[in-house]
Amino acid sequence: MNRNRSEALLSRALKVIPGGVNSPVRAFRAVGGTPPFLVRGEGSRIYDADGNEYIDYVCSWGPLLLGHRHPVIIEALREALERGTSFGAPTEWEVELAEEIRDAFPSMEMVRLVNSGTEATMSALRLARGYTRRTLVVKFEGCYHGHVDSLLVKAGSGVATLGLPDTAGVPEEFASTTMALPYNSIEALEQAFAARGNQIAAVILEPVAGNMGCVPPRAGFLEAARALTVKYGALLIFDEVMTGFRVARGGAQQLYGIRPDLTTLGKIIGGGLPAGAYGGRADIMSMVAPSGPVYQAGTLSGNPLAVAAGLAMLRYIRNHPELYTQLEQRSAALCAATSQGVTVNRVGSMFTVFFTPHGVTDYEMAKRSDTAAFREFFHWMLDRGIYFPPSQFEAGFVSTAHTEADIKRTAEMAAEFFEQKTRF
Ligand code: KE4
Repeated sequence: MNRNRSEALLSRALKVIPGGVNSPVRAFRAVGGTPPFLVRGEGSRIYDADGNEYIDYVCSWGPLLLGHRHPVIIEALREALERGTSFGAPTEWEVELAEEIRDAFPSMEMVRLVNSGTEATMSALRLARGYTRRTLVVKFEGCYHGHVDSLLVKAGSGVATLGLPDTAGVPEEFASTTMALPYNSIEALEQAFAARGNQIAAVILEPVAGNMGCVPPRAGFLEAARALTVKYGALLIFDEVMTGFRVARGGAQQLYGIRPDLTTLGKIIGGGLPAGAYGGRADIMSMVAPSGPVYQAGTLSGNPLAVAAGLAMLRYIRNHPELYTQLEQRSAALCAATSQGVTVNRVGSMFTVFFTPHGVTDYEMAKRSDTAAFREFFHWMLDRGIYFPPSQFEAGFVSTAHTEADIKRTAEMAAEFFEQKTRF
């Protein structure tokens, strides 16, 4: 495929933007090569600066449940533009969006809108610490909750030891307020609570992990997190930025029947525009400024354009519950194409093809994948007009815009790769 324009654009971008991108994964460092610079999206398709067309399984990393430029989203934005772009004042539409979120997520008795998933998780952590007056937070390795300083940590030497910075720029003091445990390990969670239970403000987790690649919760894991946080007076935070309205209208908490104390959302609730939200029990949320002592603010929180797109998205989802059946059927058909050397994890319309014959139930097992093989697979598909997430440790997404023909072609191309590369 000719990518001359993208190569020239990357050279230009590198002079003015770190890595030439505004979010690291877009630079294709994990897979090599030049990232296509996109110019347009339509339905399940994206188009790059060299005129190449791709079937898109990144979907802007999850927000585009209905594909690119769905008419209801575009129409809502056109109407919103007639009214203005930003006010910095309350509007009825923000109330409607908060009510729409609460209708889908009954555990979110009250909701605060913010501008990203990171803002949502950062605020939820501060609120949990303010409410419990405790400091420690438990997270799980392989889970990503945005670039919140105290969550960019890796596990210490032992299970109940405090975290260590996983990036430059985070002081050890910040990292030491977090424990990073193996995902899906009930035992590790029990040990952490046994050792420090009365210091733990919250457990935050992806109820279906997407940031080590897709890893579902093992039986009993979410239930154990719920029971232990109740037992020790800590809060349970479901980070549903990726799973919210993705794996079900009510997210993973609906799918698995767990009621967390707080939930964070992002991606889909903005309909493709910047938006995030956190919410939960009214007694906890009432502590958020200005009704309570936990401060949090945002110039563009509840922005009318993002809210208009988000409202259109969530109303469409509410009025078309059958879309989840379509997503399940199309995603199952897509992931049926596999091989003995490959593990495919999927929950609904989020999935990952791991190049390992072993199951993948946590980050250590995900890291056993053959990333060189993934890289080869990624470029094989990209050169055939199929755009998968450019990292073994990301989830791919199917939208309602993906047709049966899209799915058939993608599955055929993957099967051809597996046949040709007999070592898988
Ligand atoms: P944002 O700040 O990127 O809106 O959300 C952070 C976040 C929080 N929680 C979960 C479960 C998430 O998946 C994310 C962001 N996901 C990544 C994809 N791995 C966004 C892509 C990127 O960083 O460019």
